[in-house]
Amino acid sequence: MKREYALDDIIAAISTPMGTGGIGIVRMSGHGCIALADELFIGKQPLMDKPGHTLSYGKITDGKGGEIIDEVLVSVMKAPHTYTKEDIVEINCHGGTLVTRRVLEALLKAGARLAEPGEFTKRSFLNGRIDLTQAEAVIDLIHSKTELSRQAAVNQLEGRLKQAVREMREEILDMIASIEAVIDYPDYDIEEETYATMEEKANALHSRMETLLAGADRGKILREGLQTVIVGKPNVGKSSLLNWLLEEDRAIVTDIPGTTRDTVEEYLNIDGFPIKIVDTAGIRQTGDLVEQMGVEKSKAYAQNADLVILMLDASRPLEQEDKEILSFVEQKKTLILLNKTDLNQKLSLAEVKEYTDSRILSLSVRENIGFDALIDALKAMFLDGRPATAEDALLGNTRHKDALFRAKEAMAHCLETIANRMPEDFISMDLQDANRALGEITGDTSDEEIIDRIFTKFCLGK
Ligand SMILES: Nc1nc2c(ncn2[C@@H]2O[C@H](COP(=O)(O)OP(=O)(O)OP(=O)(O)O)[C@@H](O)[C@H]2O)c(=O)[nH]1
Ligand SMILES: [Mg+2]
Repeated sequence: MKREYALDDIIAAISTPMGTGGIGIVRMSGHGCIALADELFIGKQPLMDKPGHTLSYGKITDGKGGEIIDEVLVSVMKAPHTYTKEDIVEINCHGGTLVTRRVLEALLKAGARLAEPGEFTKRSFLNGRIDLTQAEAVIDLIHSKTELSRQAAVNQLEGRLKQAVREMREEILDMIASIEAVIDYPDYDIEEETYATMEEKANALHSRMETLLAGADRGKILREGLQTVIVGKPNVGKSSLLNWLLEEDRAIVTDIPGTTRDTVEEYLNIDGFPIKIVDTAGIRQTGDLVEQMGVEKSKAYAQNADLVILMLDASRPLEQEDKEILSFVEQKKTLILLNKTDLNQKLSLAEVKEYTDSRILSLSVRENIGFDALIDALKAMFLDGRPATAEDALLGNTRHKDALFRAKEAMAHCLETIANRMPEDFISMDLQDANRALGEITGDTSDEEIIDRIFTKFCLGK
């Protein structure tokens, strides 16, 4: 892989969030950054003379002999046992936008370069301390919203995905090597026995990839939350349900059908299960252009949901619109709610059952009846009630999933090639495709553009 990144300069950035706080940290990485800090630092002892991983008290100026900016504590970390594998200096100053900015400016004036978002982590990757999956885990960890997604990110940061991918790649490379050995002796025909062992190995790899991919959807749910979309015809109480779950008046509720025009998205945390809940415009035929657009959006959201909550109004008989929505979500994992049971019942549970195999709950949002049963049902539907496992967390990222999918396709093709007893170099080509796709996950075979795109998702100073 070609790497043309500059790694020989000193990068600097403010690593703490902008705004007022107790402490602000300005961070530098790169060969020579300790000497650079010494130019601005006034303390008992030059930082250069300090051992690695120590903290020094002193003052920071805006240049040699210049004005004192702040009283600081400076951490000096010496290569290679640092975040970037390079020398790192972190200046802990008093929090506040102005102080950290002035310290950063002083460092830039003294010769450091402003770091790009994620550049510290990128250096860690380029210097071989972590692979791409671990770099991505750093972003996930920063953005994790629940305990479950945090655990998933930590597993990835520990290198579990990297390990799994490396194991598969090694097996593939072994297979390629043994094939190449046969190719080198052209007088030898590949033997039936060789085909059989190849087939066995390829099969094992293929099914391992399949298992990992099956866990991918679960991993995504762990990281991003279960995408739950509330649909139904107008006025059944969808927005009321959203407010009920959030315990706040988030969406507008009126008795006028067609109140919600656009989707409303919120994030719920039910006993540690992350759930992203979306309230949508009631689905019906309408001449109103804006409402029609909302209806289209509702349908699109329902199509992409992990879980659809279909709401029906128990105080009205089942109408054509309800039936259409029921058939529209037939293929989706669905929970059906029969709302407004406090009113005169025109629609029974038994009647709804005729149209669906999905689970049905009766409730009244207005009278606050059925809340606990609903929460229990949501929890049971999260990962189908099965506890999250380390395997699930391995593959939560779309980029990883896509690459693994291509690796699996290549393995499937390889199995076909073997079954047809094709010449060995064809088998080798399939294996190389699989190997390349797997290497993209860890960053061993990715091109620069993809790597850059990953790091731009980072915040400044990380
Ligand atoms: N009696 C009764 N009324 C309810 C219940 N839940 C909601 N409502 C009422 O039903 C009406 C419609 O509620 P919304 O939550 O706005 O309904 P919606 O499905 O979001 O409607 P659209 O946004 O138009 O699609 C409001 O007047 C609510 O107060 C319930 O359990 N019982
Ligand atoms: Mg609504």
